[in-house]
Amino acid sequence: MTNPLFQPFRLGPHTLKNRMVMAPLTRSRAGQPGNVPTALNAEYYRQRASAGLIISEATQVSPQGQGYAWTPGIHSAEQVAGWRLVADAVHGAGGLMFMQLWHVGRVSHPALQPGGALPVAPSAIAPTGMAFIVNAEGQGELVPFVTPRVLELDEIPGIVGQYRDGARNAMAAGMDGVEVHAANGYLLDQFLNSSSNHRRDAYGGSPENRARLLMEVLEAVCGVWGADRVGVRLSPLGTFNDMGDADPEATFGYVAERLNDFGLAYLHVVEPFMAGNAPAATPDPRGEAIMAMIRMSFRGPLIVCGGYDQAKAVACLESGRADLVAFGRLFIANPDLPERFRRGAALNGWNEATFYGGGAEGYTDYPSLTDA
Ligand code: 8OZ
Repeated sequence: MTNPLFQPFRLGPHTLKNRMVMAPLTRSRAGQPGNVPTALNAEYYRQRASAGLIISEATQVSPQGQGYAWTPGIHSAEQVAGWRLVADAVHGAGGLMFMQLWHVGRVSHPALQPGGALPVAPSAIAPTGMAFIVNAEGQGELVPFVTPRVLELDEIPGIVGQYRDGARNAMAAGMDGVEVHAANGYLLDQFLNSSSNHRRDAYGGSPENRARLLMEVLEAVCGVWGADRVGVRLSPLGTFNDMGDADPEATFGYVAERLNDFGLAYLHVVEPFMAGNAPAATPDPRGEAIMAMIRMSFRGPLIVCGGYDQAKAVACLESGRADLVAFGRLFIANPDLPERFRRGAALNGWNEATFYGGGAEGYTDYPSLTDA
């Protein structure tokens, strides 16, 4: 039996050497000051270049788009140069890499905003939960979210422009494509979901209106890259960062259908049974139906992500549930995950304590089989 995980896959102009995607993973290890990728970050990604496709950690398109301490950006010349180190390292090791473009919207805090400003959002509704900031002593600290400032209608083109600039900078850095982050409760997801979007203008109300900003962002980003090098990530039924929608079938059904207009490289969906970075204790019973609906509606490559192991991933591809499977925590702990799967080798376990922040420990020191 041939293992479908190791079949090549055409993704726009690219040929992936296998169907294993390294999921976007926030690691909070960008160089300071300036949130600039470093040689250490380049080494981390280089080690994982045997993935069919690497999707970068979420990367803010502007200072306003930042919501966590020490996450990298793609809005300064230094950051473009830093990401160039990463892209060159990945390409040197035979890998392909898309950059995930990110604006967190309300999932931020004045401590992270230019001039101590309020974070921006579709509506003045604070998420419940805590922001991860850098305090006056330079340490990471959790503080409650604040009520964000409503984006005025005339500010929307500037938001679209931030993504367009990020897309251009990702190209200047030598990436192979970009993924628009419209999942997990960040700005574009805040517009999509009815719980966080109470607007009465053209960007609120109907699914069409709530999806308008995402569509404008995709139009702009596809204008830079060509649609076949642009992916988008969604998290239907997601509850992370206090998300919720009154009628997710209607909202995400509309979005999945509209995405066909672009001819995107792919749609990347966070499995509805995930809650943050781990499977939910009580998964939403509507999850399977919404995944089937998305698979039917969207007529392009589909990536799924969320708690997959090899057996589940193989079953997923064989059943036609998706075309590619992304792995997060397994890729954190196993830089050579494809080779380990191929050999049926033992897997390294992950250490959650070193997921976010710090240096090489728990980042570039997980061994490959060839290190033994
Ligand atoms: C975990 C911690 C910080 C950020 C996401 C970018 O959920 C994230 C993220 C996840 O998409």
